Amino acid sequence: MTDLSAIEARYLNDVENAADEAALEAVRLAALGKKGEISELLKGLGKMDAEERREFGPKLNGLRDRVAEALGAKRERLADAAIEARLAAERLDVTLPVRPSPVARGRIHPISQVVDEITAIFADMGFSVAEGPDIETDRYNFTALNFPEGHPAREMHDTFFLKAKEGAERKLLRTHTSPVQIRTMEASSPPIRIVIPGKTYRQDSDATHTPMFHQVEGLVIDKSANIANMKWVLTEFCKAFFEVPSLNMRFRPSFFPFTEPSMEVDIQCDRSGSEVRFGEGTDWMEILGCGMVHPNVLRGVGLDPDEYQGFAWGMGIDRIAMLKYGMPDLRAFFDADIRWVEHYGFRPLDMPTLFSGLSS
Ligand code: 2NL
Repeated sequence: MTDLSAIEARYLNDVENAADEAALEAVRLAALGKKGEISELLKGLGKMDAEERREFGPKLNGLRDRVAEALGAKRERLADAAIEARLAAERLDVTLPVRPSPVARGRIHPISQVVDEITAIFADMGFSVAEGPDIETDRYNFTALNFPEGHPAREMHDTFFLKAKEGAERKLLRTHTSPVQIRTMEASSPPIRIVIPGKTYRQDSDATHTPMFHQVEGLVIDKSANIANMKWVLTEFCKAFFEVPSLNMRFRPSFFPFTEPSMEVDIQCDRSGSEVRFGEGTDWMEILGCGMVHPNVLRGVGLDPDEYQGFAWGMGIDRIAMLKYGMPDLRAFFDADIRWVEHYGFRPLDMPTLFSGLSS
């Protein structure tokens, strides 16, 4: 008969050395599986005579029970160790500070903030926001706005022209947002009250100019829209935007192809301190251009200048954003420097409204 104590020692050793549940299962199969070594020995009992069976029966049963018990005990220890390892791996320090949510970390770019402020002010006066394409045609960007053929603003050094396809009209990047007013006047009928914020492009790049910049224009068309209405709208806008209770404005004669008469507007300010203050002092700062829509522009979109008239204005957003929020360098707007945005940016849920304050 086989040396049972050697078999037992070998299996108990294998059980002890099994590193994981898979290894332990292999030991179980080798010993006690259907074709396992101890199972085979137990099957041999049937072929023994009564005397042999009386001797080996208890020995084999004892062997099977001890190996089975060792397997069970080891399985429990392995399961405990697995749980310990998982607990250690998934340990969570609940005393660590909470990581700020994306809404708390994210910042609104000052340009977006100023656009939101401007549209909130004009929406309160009954204006809608209109938008249009950045890529335009000569007709919408110049001709419909009463720019004569050969006007200097049409020339190569000012406007970005796109490479024209064979036989197709040449396209360009809009140099102002005025094409959107033309499109709106073509697509709807008066009364019209719109503001148009957006990106504009000119071949210009130095300390105070970037080739892409932002403008907001406004347009009112009605039977009786007049210069007094325009002065009121622009004065109310400037007071609301610069958050001052009163403000003197100066309208100087100027020239734009698309308005007649045309004016440039200065606002009262005080530059004696380290920062510019609006609505105080004796200095003036140019802030926007405006005028009564030229009869040629009205005729071009199918409106009869004897029946309808209107006023329009335009201003640069980037510069008034710098003025309002004390940002010294225009180029930083477009550097995508996260530290700059964290410093000058606005919290996404602090939306500008007239009742809660534009820039609280
Ligand atoms: C400025 C001056 C201005 C307009 C823009 C306009 C648009 C149409 C018809 C008439 Cl469709 N006028 N826009 C009018 C006056 C001035 O902008 O200095 N912008 C930065």
